[in-house]
Amino acid sequence: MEKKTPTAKKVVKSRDLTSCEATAQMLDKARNDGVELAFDRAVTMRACPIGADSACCKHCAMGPCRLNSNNPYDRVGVCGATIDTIMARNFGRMVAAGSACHNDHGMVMLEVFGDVAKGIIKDYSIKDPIKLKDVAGSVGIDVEGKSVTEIALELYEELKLTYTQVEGEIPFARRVPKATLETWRKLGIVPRGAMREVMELLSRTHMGVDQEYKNIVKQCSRAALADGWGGSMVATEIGDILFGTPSPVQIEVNMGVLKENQVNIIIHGHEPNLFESMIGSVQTPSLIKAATEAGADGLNLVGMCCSGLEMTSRHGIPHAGNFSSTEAVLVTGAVDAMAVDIQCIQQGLVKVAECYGTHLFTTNPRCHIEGAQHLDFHEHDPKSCTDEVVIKAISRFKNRKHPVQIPKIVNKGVHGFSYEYINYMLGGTFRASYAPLNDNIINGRIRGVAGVVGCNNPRVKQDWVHVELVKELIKNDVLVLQTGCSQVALAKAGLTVPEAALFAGPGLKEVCETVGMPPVLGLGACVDNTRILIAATEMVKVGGLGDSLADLPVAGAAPEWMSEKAITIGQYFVASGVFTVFGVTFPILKETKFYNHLFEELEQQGLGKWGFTPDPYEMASLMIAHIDKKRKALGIDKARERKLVDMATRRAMEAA
Ligand code: SF4
Ligand code: MSK
Repeated sequence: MEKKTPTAKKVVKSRDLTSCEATAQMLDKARNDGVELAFDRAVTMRACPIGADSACCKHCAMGPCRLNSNNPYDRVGVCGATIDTIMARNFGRMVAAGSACHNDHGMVMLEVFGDVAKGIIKDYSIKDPIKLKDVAGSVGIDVEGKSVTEIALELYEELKLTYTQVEGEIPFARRVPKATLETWRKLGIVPRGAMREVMELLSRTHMGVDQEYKNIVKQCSRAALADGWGGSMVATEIGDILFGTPSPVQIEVNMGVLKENQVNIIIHGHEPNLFESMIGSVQTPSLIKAATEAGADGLNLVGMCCSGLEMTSRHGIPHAGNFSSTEAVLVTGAVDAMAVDIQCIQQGLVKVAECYGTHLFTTNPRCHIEGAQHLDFHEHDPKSCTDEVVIKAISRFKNRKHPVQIPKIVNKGVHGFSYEYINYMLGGTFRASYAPLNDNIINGRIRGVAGVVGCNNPRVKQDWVHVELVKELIKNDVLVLQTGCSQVALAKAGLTVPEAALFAGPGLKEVCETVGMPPVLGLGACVDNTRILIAATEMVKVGGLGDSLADLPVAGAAPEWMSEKAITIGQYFVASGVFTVFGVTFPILKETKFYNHLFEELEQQGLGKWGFTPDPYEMASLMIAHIDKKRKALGIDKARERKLVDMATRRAMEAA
């Protein structure tokens, strides 16, 4: 597919590679220090054009076969596979990997929850029993008269089916709006259990199995839904039950959160378990004393990427930056230790950490990196790992050999907008509800809702596409929900504060000012995209905006995506009924049957559809046009004046 990636010049100015000033400063410093970061590797490593179009197959030893010609239909692979089969199988393998990754994460979270409920794990506890009851109720567990432990044990057994069930529907299918679920049943894409769906997708994309692209896409949807409404949703809900459901908190973002005179420890990855234990370690009096004795003013715990966002949302822990800044932050020389767990951990960190004398620890048994120090983290004895990280960080502080240069940039923002808090924020404690949101969409003050999520990718200018897209959307009265590295980009751009309402269109501005909320709501990590699914479900339930998720005036985007997980997220949003636009590049050839299927036909089946453009302004136009199309179908395309409800009418409404 035609795409606009930066041209492969040997040296590109740092500010053309990132719009994050702190990262640009560190990229300049790294170049002066002779240290290579991903930004420069992306310039010298030209993306393979055949792979970028998904026009090659290496699924067997008769190949690899390349179907890169002006007419991809003028040839087939050695086995006879067509371009549509090859692209669908490649796409399916990405979905399988992404779904496996999220489900693996969610399954570990569930195991920890089970061991907490059984009393085997003692360092964590159930922090949000109200959410426990809500989640249990949502999957049909009768909570009346039962203790927290009894409910937790029942919920654990029920949610295990998310992964292990071989027949039937996953537990959270009960949460899906009826009309959407009926569409899935008709198409045969309701997930049974994640292990079965991922296994079947891998099997069907093997050489000589499923060779009908539409049939492969069905299994892609099933495996992706087993992530969004399965593994990822379990991870979010269990995270809230164990560690607390987020509510808005003011936090500081950017590299300026590092402190020259403190022991700086960064946690980077996706599982909150490591980070939660680390909070305990940096509050341990003996370790604080050791830091003081080493000459430090204290221990400074900071997050990055998605586990950082979970801690930001739940505890207000400062956040140093998103994916493309994870190497750059080490160039400050101020990071005494970085501990990582799983997902989005670049192997390049090892070399950069080595150059600046930072301790880089892998902590998860399923993510070791050659050259990094490995400290096994076990939830049954978490502090033995996290205390050790602190001890090593203190010793590095004491013996700092590298000059410290911290970009003095700190942005403030409000984050932690869980589905539950949005409910409360809009309706108040007395009548918590999404009805005010629906009302404001119906009356036209809010044009629609957009989920803008996903990664950074050093093949495009860091943060720029995220920020420009979101600015366009809010200017056009579209309320933006965010997760992942995209949320951090907007936080650094200063748009996650209530005052950012100034940049919104008049309708959205009025709503934001009335409620006191920013026009850009940060919901958490990339697994927390499930909060967007639940919020959208509630919009359907409240009424007035159609019967299925596909009826809603909503759209999604991952403007700077890079990971297979992102493709899976895109596919579960599409299968849930959402028009989803990706930037950077898309692994597909235009003018093929497979392209037409993903970008048009899925919508005709009652699902959502894919879109692609690397240009943020075009992306905003596509999303707004889709939102307007849905408004028209709902008959709410003309903004209505606010009708003030008098007391008599209100009483009549309440009596009804
Ligand atoms: Fe080539 Fe077919 Fe083997 Fe793929 S599966 S490498 S298209 S022969
Ligand atoms: S960390 S998946 S780069 S959002 Fe979730 Fe960021 Fe994308 Fe990783």
